[in-house]
Amino acid sequence: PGENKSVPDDGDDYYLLDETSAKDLSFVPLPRPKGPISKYFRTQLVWYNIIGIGTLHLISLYAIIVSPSARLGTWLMYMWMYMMTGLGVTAGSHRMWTHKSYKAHWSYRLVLTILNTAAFQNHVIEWSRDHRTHHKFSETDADPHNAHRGFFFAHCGWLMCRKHPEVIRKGRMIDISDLEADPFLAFQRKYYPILVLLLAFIAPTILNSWITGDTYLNSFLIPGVLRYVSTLHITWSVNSAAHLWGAHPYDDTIHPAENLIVSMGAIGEGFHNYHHCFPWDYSTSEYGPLFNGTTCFIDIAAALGLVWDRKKASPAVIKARRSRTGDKS
Ligand code: ST9
Ligand code: ZN
Ligand code: ZN
Repeated sequence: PGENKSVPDDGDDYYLLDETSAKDLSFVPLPRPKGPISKYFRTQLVWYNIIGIGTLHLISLYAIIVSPSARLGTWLMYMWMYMMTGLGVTAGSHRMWTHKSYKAHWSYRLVLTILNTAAFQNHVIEWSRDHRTHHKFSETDADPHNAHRGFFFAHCGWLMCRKHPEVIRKGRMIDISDLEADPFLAFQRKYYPILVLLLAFIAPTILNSWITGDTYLNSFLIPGVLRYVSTLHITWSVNSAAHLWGAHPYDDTIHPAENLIVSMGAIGEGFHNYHHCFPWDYSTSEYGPLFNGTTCFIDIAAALGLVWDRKKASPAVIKARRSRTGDKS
């Protein structure tokens, strides 16, 4: 019970819990209404998030101003932290936990939990529940970052206001029992604020200063805050830019698009038209590791025996989908 019964050859990989009883694990069909936000809904701003996100950006601006004084090693640490925390999101909360596109050894899951915590993008259970809700109810009122509400809302505005009631109502029908049963994720959720403080900010500050000999201030500002804000923007761009701009070779009836620029920054996560068609594909794109840093990382882990059961859409299924719904690009 609670497990997906099958992997469809394309389309969705989640099933809704019966609306009348979350305990009743029978599955119901998946209505997918499209359309703009209901005219009866009023946006309610959440000021502490607006101030928090605003302050982070002011500190980042200050980091850019003082950045010429930073050592080369500090920039290398910035890049290392960007990649590692990015993989905690792409290989971790996205491909492994949300989409269950591959299976992994507990040691790999532990490392990815640590990297994911250092990424500070909400704990995995919340991140994945929102992301499953996004896939299931894409671009409707029930989509947490519905791109019909404009670039800014899809990018980061959704984190600055209360969720549409439909997000919560329909989101509660999404099965997350697999995530709640994971002991690493339960631990991460329980101690999230303190773990984030330690792993996202204190650890990079101390480590960088120790390794490179740079000041604590530069170490906090560049591999800490600036790296955090950079990874946030590139992640947010998947919801904004990659839902607005790019080709639709797999499905021209949906907005998610193939956006190469986003893909480059997001370690292979910008092939978003493909991803919305085949969300269970571990490569989140038609292509293999050459064009996709996260796929490369997962493949290396598989070669080491830490990862197995990678799901991939077959060329025949992709071709059929392209000719059925693609834009012929
Ligand atoms: C951040 C996350 O930035 C970014 C995620 C982006 C995802 C992109 C994915 C793209 C693909 C992957 C690409 C990766 C690329 C990476 C590249 C890296 C180099 N279903 O939430 P509340 C319930 S985080 C079911 O408070 P409000 C909830 O359980 C940044 N239920 O809603 C609760 O119930 P209860 C740091 C749901 O009050 C109740 O509703 N974080 C769902 O409207 C209230 O929940 C932040 O900045 C659901 N989907 O507040 C802000 N949703 O009471 C963090 C909610 O029973 N968030 N519920 O427990 C918040 O402060 C708030 O959520 C809020 C909304 C203010 C936004
Ligand atoms: Zn999307
Ligand atoms: Zn996804």
